[in-house]
Amino acid sequence: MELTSNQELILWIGTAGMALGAVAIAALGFSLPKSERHHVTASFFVCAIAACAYLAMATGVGTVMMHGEAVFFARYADWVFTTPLLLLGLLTVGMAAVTGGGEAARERSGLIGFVIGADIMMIATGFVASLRIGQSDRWIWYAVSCVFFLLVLWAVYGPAKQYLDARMAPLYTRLLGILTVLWLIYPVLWVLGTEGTGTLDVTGEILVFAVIDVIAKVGFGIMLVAGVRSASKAAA
Ligand code: RET
Repeated sequence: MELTSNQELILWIGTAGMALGAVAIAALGFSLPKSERHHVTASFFVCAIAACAYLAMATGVGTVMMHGEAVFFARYADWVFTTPLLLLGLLTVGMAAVTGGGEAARERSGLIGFVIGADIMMIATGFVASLRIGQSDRWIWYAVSCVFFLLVLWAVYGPAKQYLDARMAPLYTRLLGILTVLWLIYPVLWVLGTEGTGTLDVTGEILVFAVIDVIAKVGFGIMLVAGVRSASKAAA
């Protein structure tokens, strides 16, 4: 698909925003005590991956034509890696250190596997929905994706809470609230965009996704790292 110059500009700004976000998160990470720096890894790669996805879209290799319409597959390639990393970042911030030996660690891995598994299914089935652009069965795929989204929310609001560290629980709850509000915008935007009802035109869709993406990745990552920093200062 040929991008208009406005669409290209938005995608280049998205690329720069994500790349700067990755640098800012890494820099902020160095202000953390060494023992807490591992919290930065997931947030850094979320922004680095998104910077590459935006670069792919800006340089015109991020779309495929389906049923005569352009689908931004790079978005889904980005989300399938970044959303599990965002959830992993959230869970590792909130969960207490494992003290119960092997079985406790396996239990946690099971929960993390559930959250990430459901999340990958959410993005994969959402991707199939978008490949069915213009076909009525896309709504079946959309509904399947929403079911997996609900499973993710159920796990992070339910079973995950029993593993929380008392010191980090307020940060987990705050980040989870922000994540929920931001993530709920995606399925709504999908319905309004070209893959759904076409209420928003392609440029509007690219713009709104770019803004939400930068907040959900860079904004969320900075809040996470800053939150870890204040929690570790308070504990010192
Ligand atoms: C789709 C459409 C199908 C139904 C649902 C969706 C949810 C997508 C979500 C994406 C989150 C992306 C993030 C990106 C990072 O910046 C695939 C749009 C439920 C929740 C957080």
